[in-house]
Amino acid sequence: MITRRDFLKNGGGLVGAAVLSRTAVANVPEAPVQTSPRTQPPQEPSAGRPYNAVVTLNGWTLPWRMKAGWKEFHLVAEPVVRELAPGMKAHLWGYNGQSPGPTIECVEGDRVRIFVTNKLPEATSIHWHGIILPNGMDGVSGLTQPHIPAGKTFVYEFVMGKSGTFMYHPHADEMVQMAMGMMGSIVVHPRNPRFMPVDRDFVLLLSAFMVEPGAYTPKVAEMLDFNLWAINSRVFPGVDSLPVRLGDRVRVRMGNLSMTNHPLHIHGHHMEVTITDGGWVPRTARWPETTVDVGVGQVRAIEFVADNPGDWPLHCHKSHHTMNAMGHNLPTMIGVDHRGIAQKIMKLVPDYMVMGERGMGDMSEMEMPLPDNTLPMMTGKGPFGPIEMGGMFTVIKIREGLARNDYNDPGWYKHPAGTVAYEWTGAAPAAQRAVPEPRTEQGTAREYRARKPSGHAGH
Ligand SMILES: [Cu+2]
Repeated sequence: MITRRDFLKNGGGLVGAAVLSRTAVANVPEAPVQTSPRTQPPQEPSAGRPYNAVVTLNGWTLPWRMKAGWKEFHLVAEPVVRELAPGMKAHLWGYNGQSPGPTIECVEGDRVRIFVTNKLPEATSIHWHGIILPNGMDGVSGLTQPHIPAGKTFVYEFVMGKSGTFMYHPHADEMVQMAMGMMGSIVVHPRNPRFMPVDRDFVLLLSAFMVEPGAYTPKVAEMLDFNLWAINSRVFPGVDSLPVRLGDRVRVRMGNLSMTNHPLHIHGHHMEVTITDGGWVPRTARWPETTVDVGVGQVRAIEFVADNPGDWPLHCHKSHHTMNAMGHNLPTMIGVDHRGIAQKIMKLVPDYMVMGERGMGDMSEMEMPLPDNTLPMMTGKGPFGPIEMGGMFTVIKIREGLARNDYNDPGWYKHPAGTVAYEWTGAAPAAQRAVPEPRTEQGTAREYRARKPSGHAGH
């Protein structure tokens, strides 16, 4: 006969459902709900092993209870209304009142029991992405467990064997449920709180939605053409900033459950990847970066020392991912002379606006009529004017003298005198061309004209 102790020893710390007494699951813990889109302060552990709590941007950590040595959580999969940014709400599916669901925080070696109640109109399951666990706890409906039918509660029990950053998401009707916003982050803290410590530890989950202008529900069959690129189901200027005290060592954990990769770029600092969803990166294997590609289904945690005060962007470097709802079929109008044409069109279409002949930056200031519940393409006002950004964009605000646990927005950076780019008001010399313009034998400028293919047909 194998005792429970032998099982734990032989299983390398894994606990299977078979050895657990059903009577342990006498009652289901409460399922707290959060509906505010504001960043909630770090939730220090009230029981169990100590750790340095994380801050989920525009999100929160799921409270738990201890029961006979088990950390018990209760996730409720349900339809939610999420404000993506002021001016736009989306009808999503999520957990405990929000998309993404709350962050699950625990400690290496913790035995966790996670109750999952399904309040969706269809079956679901939860896969614990990156966690090493017994096969039957992996959450792949049909393969490792029956689906969780609508209205039912299932229980997952396993040991969080390894510290790091992981994710959770359904493995049932995955395309639909993830396009609707069902996902969340898992942070497993090291058993020793002094292992790789940081002063501020942020959690960001990257996702994308296709919501037609004026609509509320994402288009779930969309494969490529998303129009809202989100950090924790918020888009700039709805994404909170990251307040950081000058000199802090900062970690930003970024998971990607969208359909494409996101090269996340940081200004004013060099950073290193210290954790992937496979675990810690040894110090000797790290190299300095300013942009880290977070691939689909990957987690990258970056760290840097915030030694440069100011307001520093942290954003996806795909320029279309720092835009909000827009038509991607806009013609390029740069250099096109509209004079004369606009007046003629306006006789037929009184609202017609000439757009983009000098670039599109002006569009962030235009008061264009938009359908209800639709965000402008690029917004956000800074101290010097429009920021012309949207989507996966936020600002790390590094300030001297912030209190250790102060996560309030410190406002805009006040630049010391003489440290801001300024206008040159003297005479500007003519540009000197290093290479003379090419000339033909006849001495006239040569110009090639090629007929470019139009449209994407025939690729
Ligand atoms: Cu991106």
